[in-house]
Amino acid sequence: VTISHSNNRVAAVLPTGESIEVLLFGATIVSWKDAKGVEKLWVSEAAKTDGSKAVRGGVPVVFPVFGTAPDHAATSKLPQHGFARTSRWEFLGKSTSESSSTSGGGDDSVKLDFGLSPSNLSEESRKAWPSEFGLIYSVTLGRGNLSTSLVVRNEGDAAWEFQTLMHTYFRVGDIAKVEITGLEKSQYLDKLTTPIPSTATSPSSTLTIAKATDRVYSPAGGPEAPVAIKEGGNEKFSIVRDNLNEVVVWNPWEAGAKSLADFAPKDGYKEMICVEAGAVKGWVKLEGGESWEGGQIITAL
Ligand code: TA6
Repeated sequence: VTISHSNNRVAAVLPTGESIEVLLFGATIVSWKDAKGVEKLWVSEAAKTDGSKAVRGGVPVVFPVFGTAPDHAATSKLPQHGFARTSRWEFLGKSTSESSSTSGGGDDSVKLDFGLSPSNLSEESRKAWPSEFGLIYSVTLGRGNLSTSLVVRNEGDAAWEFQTLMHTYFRVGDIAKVEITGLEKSQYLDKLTTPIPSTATSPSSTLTIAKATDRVYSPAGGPEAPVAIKEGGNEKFSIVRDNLNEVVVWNPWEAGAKSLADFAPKDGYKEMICVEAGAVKGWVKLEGGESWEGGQIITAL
């Protein structure tokens, strides 16, 4: 494994050619390439990577609130999706592993750890959410897979609660050929119907995307049931979750893409789909000193 660490990003390449790049800003994965150098994530050509706003693409980390929560006092002053994706994380180091099966071909996975604590936050974020916390975000690149997991720790005495989500922008060839499977029996909230219904709807078939889509699914099969992104009938990605009970599916479509200044090219909505693993329904409560972990394993097929 080769690791390079500038003061803004960490990159890792496996001996077999797979690679990732992670910005310290937001600990945002901005590139994941397979052994042939094919990019798996979508990043807008107008994405800001200078820290001026959350990266439009890759895998932004949403914490401690998903969306905005005006009626949740403790997080009501936070910006949309919280402060994790717009804070500067620390690179804590890397570890590699070589499974016994490799014929001495060198490392077949590398884990990069990133940390965030109150000392990394802007004054504004601290004021908006003064809780004592610690985050360790691990990004593991394997042969044909990428996993991300977050440890959340309450470093204070008082209990507090949070939501978290990994806002993954998957790259696809043509959204018209995409189906998402594994959600057929799942209830979902459609965030585009106003008012957002309190009751959820149960879809009957695999999900295809032909218009603006913004849905919060609670997959019936539980976190271990894989959600897959197919294109032209072939599985491109499979996502398995750990302790993240919801899956958000989002595509801004044409008007949405036009309305987002940092979304480029404007027809880029045809080449991306967000399938986001998260704990976003209700709140995870941590007593003082308690920790929580959740994550996702994405297999690129
Ligand atoms: O992906 C779900 C979602 O909450 C959508 O409602 C949309 O707002 C998207 O996140 C992007 O949010 P952002 O703050 O990154 O523009």
